[in-house]
Amino acid sequence: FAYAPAPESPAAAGDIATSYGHFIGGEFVDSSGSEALKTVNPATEQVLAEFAQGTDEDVERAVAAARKAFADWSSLPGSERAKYLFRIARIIQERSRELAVLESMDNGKPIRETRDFDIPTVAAWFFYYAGWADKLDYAGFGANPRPLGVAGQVIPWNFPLMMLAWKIAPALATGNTVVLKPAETTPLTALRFAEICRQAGLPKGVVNIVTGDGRTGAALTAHPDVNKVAFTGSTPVGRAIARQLAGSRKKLSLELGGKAANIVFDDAPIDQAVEGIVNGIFFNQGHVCCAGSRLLVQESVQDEVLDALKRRMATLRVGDPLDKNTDIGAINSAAQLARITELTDAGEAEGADRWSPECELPGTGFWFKPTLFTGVSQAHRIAQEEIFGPVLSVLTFRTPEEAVAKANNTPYGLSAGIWTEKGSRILWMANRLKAGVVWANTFNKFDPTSPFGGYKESGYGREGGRHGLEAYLDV
Ligand code: TXE
Repeated sequence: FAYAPAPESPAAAGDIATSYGHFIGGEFVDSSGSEALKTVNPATEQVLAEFAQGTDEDVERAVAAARKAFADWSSLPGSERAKYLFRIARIIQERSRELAVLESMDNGKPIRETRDFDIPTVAAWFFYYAGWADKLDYAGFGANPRPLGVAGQVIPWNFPLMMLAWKIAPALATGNTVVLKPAETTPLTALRFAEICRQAGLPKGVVNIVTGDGRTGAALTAHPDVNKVAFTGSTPVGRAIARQLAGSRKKLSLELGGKAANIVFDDAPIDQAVEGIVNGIFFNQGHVCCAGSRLLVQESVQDEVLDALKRRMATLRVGDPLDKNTDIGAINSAAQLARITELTDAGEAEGADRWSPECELPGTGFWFKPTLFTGVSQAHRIAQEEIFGPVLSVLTFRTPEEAVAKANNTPYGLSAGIWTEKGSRILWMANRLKAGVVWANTFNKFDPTSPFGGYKESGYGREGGRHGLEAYLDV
């Protein structure tokens, strides 16, 4: 019989306040302004909470708190900083169910993913960088590499707590202090993380959270007393930040969009490749910068792969993110749904063939059916632009050379996937793909020991691994 576990209870998310201020200098404080934003559950369109639109003055206070904390924090022995990071990691593990439910409610992603991927990855990042805190002399950057100072960090909504961990863990391990601005549609887990910092006894001001939209983000990245800017988000905003910082002495790392090719050769085990294609584009509703959003399939197996893929897509369950059976949750916002709709309409208008399995979508909330486009040409917008939704564009190739040329033919270069039995071909391809990450016979694998980041318009700098330390050190 089918095992159908009950949906996760929203009550498991813990107490959600009706309104939130910022977290500055170790305290939850009101904004200096009166403007408030709302965060909604994208699966129900219900307002979860109001939160402050951070003002220039709020940013000023947060940066001042981080500056004040910097002297003591940066002069602590690494082994002492490590203790705090280990403590944070363990609290995240202890509170993982609460964080998973809260993240699914604020973001719309399936509980299976927040429970099995997001939150464990968050803990893993803190454990990993805790381990580096007392070993920086051995990181290969020379003896006694120094922290930069105050890091201003701006993150997106697709992996809210995970992006926070990718930014905060290496910054603290290396002795920097932080002001972080979460995305305006997903502030709740960052504010809950502030509670965890208090629970861990983290010294006041080492981590500060200021909420708000892009105006708050711009005030933070422009602040003269910020020494390091780390941004993950869209390429246009990344470009604007790079322009804003030109001529300043701030160190900048950018993790921007992608249009990854998932390349399937005729010798690949088809069932396994189909699982990889599905994971590549439907994981997290396709709200993934490294999503395998272009399938490049070798012509000789095109029919076989597409038939198997359609059969598999027909089994995907779209719906309640808190239902443990759900494969595809809600689109994060009405604005993102509109963006996906605009690009898929363009795909049809430009002549590509659109297909989706039969599937019923809930009446309220933001949803998009898993969608496949065939007959796609390289010049089509759906082959060039990041859709950031559950939409796959299919192209074909005959030779490995053609696969490389097509895979590299976008402005982006974040990731790629290869499916083949031939090890020599994996290496040959990997050396020619312009992508920061190349997965072979798997996709969307993340590990704190591995550096992650882009080529070309996908940005620069690396997060994760030893390389991830460099972004926060004077080397
Ligand atoms: O991104 P923004 P949006 C892509 C994806 C998506 C598109 C738009 O294609 O459809 O971007 O998403 C803050 N100075 N990605 O509009 O605006 C903003 O408040 C400083 C890919 O959500 O880039 C939020 O915290 N900060 C991506 C963060 O930047 C500013 C993940 C990201 O928002 C700012 C997200 C400014 N001038 C979207 N303007 C990825 N690489 O994974 C906005 N922000």
